[in-house]
Formats: sequence, C-alpha cells, structure tokens
Amino acid sequence: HHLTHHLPGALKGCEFFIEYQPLIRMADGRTEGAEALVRWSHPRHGVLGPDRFIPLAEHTGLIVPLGRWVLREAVRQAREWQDEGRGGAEPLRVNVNLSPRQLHHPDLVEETVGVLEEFRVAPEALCLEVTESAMVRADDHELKPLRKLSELGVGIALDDFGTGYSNLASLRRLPAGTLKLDRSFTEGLQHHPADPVDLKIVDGIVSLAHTLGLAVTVEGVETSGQADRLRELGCDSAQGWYYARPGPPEQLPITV
Ligand code: G
Ligand code: G
Ligand code: MN
Ligand code: NA
Repeated sequence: HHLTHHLPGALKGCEFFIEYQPLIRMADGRTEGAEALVRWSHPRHGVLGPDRFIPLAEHTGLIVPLGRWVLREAVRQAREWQDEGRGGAEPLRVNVNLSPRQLHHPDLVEETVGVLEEFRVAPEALCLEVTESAMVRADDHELKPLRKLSELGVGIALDDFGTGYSNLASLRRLPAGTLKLDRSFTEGLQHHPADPVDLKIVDGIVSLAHTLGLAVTVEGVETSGQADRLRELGCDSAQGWYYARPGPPEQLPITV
C-alpha cells in the first residue's frame, strides 16, 4: 500500500497535525477540554483522516512513534491553553486516543509521566481514550499500566462504548473513569419523537455507568434536541458537531 510506504517519511517531515474537538459539560455548557484527532496533510492527497492511515500505522508499528508524537504535542497544547488562560480557573483537559500497540508498549507509563513533567501539566488534565474492544481484550496484567496511570490521576476513557462485545460485568475490572458512548446510540435520538427503545437503552447504560462510578461522555451530538434528551438522561459530557467540529486549538473554549 503506497500510503503505508510514505508514513515514516511523513512523520519525519512533520506532515501530521492535530485538530481538537471540544468536550462540553452538559450541566452548564462549560468546555472541559477537547479530544485530539490526528490528521495527515499529504502533499498530493490533501488532508487525510485517521481512518485512512491509523490502521496502516497500527499494522506496521509506526503507530508507536506517531502516537508518541500525538501525546507530546497534545500535552504541549494543554500547557499552552493553560498559559493563555483559556480554561479559566479549571485547566482544559486534553483527550488522546491510544491504539492497542501503544497500550501494550512497555514504556507507556514512563513516557506519559515524562511528557506531563516536561510540560508541567497535571495528570488530571490528560485523559487517555482506549477502545472498548482493546480494553476488554486485555487481561489484568496487560491493564496494569492503565491502572497505574489512573492511580497517578490520568483519566482513562473507554472509547466507542457499545460497539464492542464487552459483557457489562467486565466493566468492573477495567481501570476506566469515563465511558464514551458510541455515536450510533446518539443517532437513535435524532428523530422526533426519539425512538423509545433507544431512549431506554441509553438510559440503562447511563444508570449502569453511574452505578459503577463511571462518568458518561456522549459522542456525535448533532442537534439541540439530541443534546436536551442526553442531558435529561443524565449524560455528563458531550462532543459533536452541534457544539463544534474538530478544529484548531484556538477555538477553545467554545460558548454553548
Ligand atoms: O478524526 P476523526 O473524527 O475522523 O477520527 C476517527 C477515529 O480516529 C477516531 O475514532 C479516533 O479514535 C481515531 N483517532 C484519531 N486520532 C487518533 C490518534 O492520535 N491515535 C489513534 N490511535 N487513533 C486516533
Ligand atoms: O474517537 P472517535 O473514533 O470516536 O473519533 C470521533 C470521530 O467522529 C471523528 O472522526 C470525528 O470527526 C467524528 N465526529 C465527531 N463529531 C461528530 C458528529 O457530531 N457527527 C458525526 N457524524 N461524526 C462526528
Ligand atoms: Mn476517541
Ligand atoms: Na469514539
């Protein structure tokens, strides 16, 4: 695959950049932070989304140095937001996606702590997103680094929740503090009136999450109606085009 072939050079040539999509606290509309989403500014193909190259990078192992770059750049950005006073009293948090290979890399804890120290960013201002399928597949030993980071104060989010095959009881053993409800659930709440079964499903997931002490972030909120229903169902925070598209770091904080 020719894109695979050009990945190492692209990393060396600084062709990657990050867009930030705001995360909004539903109770008061405050911007809590943003998810870092990597893009490849390809000299001939234009801007490529992560779906085009993350699987290739994961396959070849280049995801490790690429992910290292994303983490460092995102934490550097968190420091910059803080220096610019953009979060007000509470610093803006940055959410970084971790691929399975990064999850299993022996230096994950050391590198993460190192980057936080380098930029004097509090662990609480970083959240690592790991997909449900990757986390559920990991055994207790493999989850140790995430547990360690969680103990240090780094947030851990279970990404794309509801698309994997996790049995709900397994949530208990995962070191996650937040569950990110996959966009497919949000889609079911678009219609007027919302599908009653979809409402019940989200209601049930939120109740279960809260019972387990997990916060719920909803993805893919595109309309004010969806936002209203998700707030009524007790979702803690939200992300989606209704609030803001992924964009430059200067768009934070946003006004809801
Ligand atoms: O950018 P977009 O909204 O199209 O994101 C698509 C997917 O790519 C997201 O689900 C996200 O999990 C993944 N993704 C974005 N940035 C990164 C990254 O830096 N590392 C990894 N592993 N995945 C990412
Ligand atoms: O980490 P994750 O794979 O969930 O990344 C989020 C993906 O969803 C990104 O590709 C992002 O551009 C996309 N996205 C973000 N907000 C919305 C939205 O409101 N609607 C839709 N359809 N996609 C969204
Ligand atoms: Mn994510
Ligand atoms: Na997601």
